[in-house]
Amino acid sequence: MSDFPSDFIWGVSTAAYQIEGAVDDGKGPSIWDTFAHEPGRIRDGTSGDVACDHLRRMDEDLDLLADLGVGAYRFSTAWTRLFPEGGGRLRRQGLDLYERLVDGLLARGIAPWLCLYHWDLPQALQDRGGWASRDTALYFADYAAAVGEHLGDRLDHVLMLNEPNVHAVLGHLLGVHAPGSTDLVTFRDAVHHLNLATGLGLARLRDLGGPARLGTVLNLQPVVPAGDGEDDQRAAELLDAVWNRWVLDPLLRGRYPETGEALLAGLDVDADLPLIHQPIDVLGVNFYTRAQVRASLESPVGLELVPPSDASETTAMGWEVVPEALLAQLQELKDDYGNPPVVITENGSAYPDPAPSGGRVEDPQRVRYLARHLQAVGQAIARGCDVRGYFAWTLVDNFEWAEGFTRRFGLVHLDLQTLRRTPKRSFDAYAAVVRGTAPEALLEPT
Ligand code: GCO
Repeated sequence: MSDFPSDFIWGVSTAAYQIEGAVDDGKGPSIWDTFAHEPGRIRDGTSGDVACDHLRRMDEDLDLLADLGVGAYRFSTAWTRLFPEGGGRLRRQGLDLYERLVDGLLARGIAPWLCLYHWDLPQALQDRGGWASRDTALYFADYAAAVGEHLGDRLDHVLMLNEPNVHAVLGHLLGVHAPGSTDLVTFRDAVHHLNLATGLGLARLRDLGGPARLGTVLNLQPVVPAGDGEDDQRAAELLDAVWNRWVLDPLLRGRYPETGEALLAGLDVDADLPLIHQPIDVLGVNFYTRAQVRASLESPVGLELVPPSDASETTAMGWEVVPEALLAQLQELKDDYGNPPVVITENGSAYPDPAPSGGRVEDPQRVRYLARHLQAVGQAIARGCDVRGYFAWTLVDNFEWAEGFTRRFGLVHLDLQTLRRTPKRSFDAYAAVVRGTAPEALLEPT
């Protein structure tokens, strides 16, 4: 891919609860341990109890990363392995696990990008209010500082939270993710306290000093009205505000957007905004698709998502394949937010893969999705967007939250019975891109 600078960062991303397995007898329960064991919550009745058994197969998975040739690996730490109850004394056995992971990466010449929080809040903190409580942001800052003190000297980047907006909406408003809340005030407070946690964590790590660069990870997507009417336009502006700007604007602009202000009424945010508005070295952007929305009198928030049309190309998640929306999103960050240093910290696709054959899995749709989105990133760079890296989601098929193992995003296939890993053709395609040997024809949209 000729559009990328020679120092462009190529990586892969994963998340603790989705891959690790619950080994390590001293790990405290997280809200995902609780949620996944509640009947009916997960499509196939699975959980993260085994997942990819990554902690016991760590060397094998690190070797897969080395085979890919990536220069960086974004993983998350499970808060409850270090602090089973969320705070108190740091648990040495948990720290040892992540030291082994970090040292294994460094031994393979792969830069560790550590994400402190990927949705697995300690259940003990949830029992005390979770993200609806301001105290959780303070506990997060202490957790962040502890990780920085013990691992910071070996980390390339530390990212605060993964997708606070998605976590707030799916887990605290729609209730389809942990902790399963469906309350508008809980959702609003959770968004704000997740923003506060982001700022407090950044400040604590900045104060600690150390070599690691700091940032956080947002899921950003353009929101378009389904119809031409004013009501749909207003619905799109509201969802755009709540999904994108409620996390983007406090961090980058130090204020909440005007749209949606009524929902924030009653929450005293002014004193917190300077705490949230912290400098970052990188903005992680997770991109998958765009949202289409229309006004709805039936919906408690006055809007509803509109599924892609039958003519649209979609992935197994039902998400429209729109690489042009990624280009538009990156262009907006350049034009409207001062062109911050951006890394695509997640981009990938789920498709119903065939069984492995001859040591590989044929996944042409995922190769095409990858190619089209890398083309969009290349176009954004050519337009002057400050995009410095791309992390594929994800290494191995893993626990896809409420979808369980029914949706496969991996560059590597996971046999759910044997846990055998089998690279897919998209693994080979990405490895070729990373090495700069990808024939244009391979990655040209067919
Ligand atoms: C997210 C999460 C990942 C998902 C991936 C596919 O963006 O939702 O960061 O944990 O597994 O995005 O949905």
